[in-house]
Amino acid sequence: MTAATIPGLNGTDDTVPTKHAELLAWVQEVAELTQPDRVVFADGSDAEFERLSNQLVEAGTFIRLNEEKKPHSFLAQSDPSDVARVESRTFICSEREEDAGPTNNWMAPDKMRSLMNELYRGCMRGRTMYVVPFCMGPLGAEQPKLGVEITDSEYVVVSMRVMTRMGQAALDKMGTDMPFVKALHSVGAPLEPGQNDVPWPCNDTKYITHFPETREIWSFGSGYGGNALLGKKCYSLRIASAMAHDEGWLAEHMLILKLISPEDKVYYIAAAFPSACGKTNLAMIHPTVPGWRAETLGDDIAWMRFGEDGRLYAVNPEFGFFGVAPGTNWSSNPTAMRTIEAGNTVFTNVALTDDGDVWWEALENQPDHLTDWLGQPWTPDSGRKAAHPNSRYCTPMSQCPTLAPEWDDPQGVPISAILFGGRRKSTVPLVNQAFNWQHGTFMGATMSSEQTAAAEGKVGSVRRDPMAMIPFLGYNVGDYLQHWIDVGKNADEAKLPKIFYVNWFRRGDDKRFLWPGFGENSRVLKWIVERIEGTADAQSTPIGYVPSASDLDLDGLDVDPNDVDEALAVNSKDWQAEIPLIEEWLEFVGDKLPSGIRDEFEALKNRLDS
Ligand code: GTP
Ligand code: SPV
Ligand code: MN
Repeated sequence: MTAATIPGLNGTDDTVPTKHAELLAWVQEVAELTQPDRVVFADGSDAEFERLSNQLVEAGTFIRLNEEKKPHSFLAQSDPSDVARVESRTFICSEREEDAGPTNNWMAPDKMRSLMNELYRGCMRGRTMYVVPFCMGPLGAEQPKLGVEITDSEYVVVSMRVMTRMGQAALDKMGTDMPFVKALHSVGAPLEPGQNDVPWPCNDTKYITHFPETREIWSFGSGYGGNALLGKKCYSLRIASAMAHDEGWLAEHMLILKLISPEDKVYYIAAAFPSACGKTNLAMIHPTVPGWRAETLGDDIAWMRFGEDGRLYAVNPEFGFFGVAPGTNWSSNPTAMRTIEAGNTVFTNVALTDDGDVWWEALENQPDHLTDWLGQPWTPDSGRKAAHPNSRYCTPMSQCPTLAPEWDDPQGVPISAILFGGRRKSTVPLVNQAFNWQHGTFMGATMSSEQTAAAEGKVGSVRRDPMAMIPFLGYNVGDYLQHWIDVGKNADEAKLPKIFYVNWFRRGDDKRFLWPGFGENSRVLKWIVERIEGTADAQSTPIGYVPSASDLDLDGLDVDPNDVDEALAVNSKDWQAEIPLIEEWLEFVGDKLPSGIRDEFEALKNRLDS
């Protein structure tokens, strides 16, 4: 097939639903390079979803779940090698290496382009190439953030429909000449004539590449989540962080939560925790403190810019949740369970029950027999996990029972508090308030967390993860930290969100969690609100303002009081031991480390020594 025979690409066929010249030229160029059998523009309609999901069932990629238990929902079990983001294969290809910085993999853009062009050559043979227009954030925004993903994966098309505002409406916004992010994706598994497809095509060679200057994304070899749904981490964090740096706003790995006090006062809170460290759970919290309510605006990504009133406003660019399944259940996260149960959900790498439902570790009603995520028979004593630890549900936000009515408002919501947090067994207290914006930036900059299953790598080893952005920065981390400091310098500090650092994951000597977490985290949120209002007490410690147990509302909490004290403790010996680790990290950041961060580090050391 030649490009000229692709219907409409030469401008003669009105089945091509756009006259956007740059888009058409790009589609033609990619089709010539990748040589698909067909080119289809995705319209985002129900009929298209129906058609593609049926096709995926036939191909063996999707298992249709029991209509009564999970209406209109599907299970995909991936290739066992394609289960998480591949950070070692993720590149920021800025023109200058120093603009990618020490935390990213870098390759010169020309070199990467020629290398990947060879991978892309003929890579869609035997497949359909989908052109998937999408918008990140509300379509009604003054300057909607548009993108087009070209992909040869039906799984990606149906998932993009859940996760983004995808289809004709986004294409219409593009008109004939609106700029858009070009996002090219291939699973890298061409089919020769007569060759049978596999349920989960992918390639051992993987590249997740970003060209920040030209706002392009090139992804090859993986069909999984953050590697393949390019509107998410690739666009809304890596490319958007570079845009935000240029334009004076923030693109962050943060949930957005609306908290309502018993007096009906509303507070919006954004929180950055690394992958699989509790964002979705906090975004959907059911407060246990009487009279407090919570609503959800986003569970993974926040774009924040200053409003005319000088406050920082946050918008969630996404349209669905791509949540961690294991650990989710009716007691830890009933909101997620209700969102999923409403149907229209794509599960990946969870286990299948004998009656066509799904199961994962910690879900109620563990069956005696299952098909595990690898397609093998499983029983409770088989000694293996039934679901992959990074198995996910992909479900529409609109089904969330606690969705805040203002979730689609292009204005966004004014943020009162920013929380940073990681997964630390020791040292880091349950909650700690920064002295000011720059100190809060230092807290974020030196955040640390134990590795989880959300990316390849050794689970459990502690790494520094500034603002939970280390895998998602589209530029130099030093410039990024300076950008955070500048955001504070250019604002009226009184109107800026107050910054806090939380750790739900501290453990006692016997390895149990010291704090019950989940809904009980509302007790910490209540203290945070009272700090904003100036009504709660705290101790001034070397690391920040930390409450005593008596400063928290612990009414009715069924926990050993010693555990709460231990969870809140700031142990100077532990922090002295932390200092060389922070130092090592700041040295790694290198020459571009902002002096403001260095000053905060010196001040911390002085406070610990005195
Ligand atoms: P990504 O989608 O990868 O960005 O993850 P996330 O930050 O949204 O994490 P999520 O809320 O899905 O939580 C990940 C894991 O942490 C799940 O297994 C949860 O059960 C567990 N978790 C979440 N909140 C808490 C908490 O307050 N305490 C404890 N002990 N575990 C928690
Ligand atoms: C994360 O890893 O932070 C996720 C899942 O939210 S993924 O979309 O795969 O990046
Ligand atoms: Mn995430």
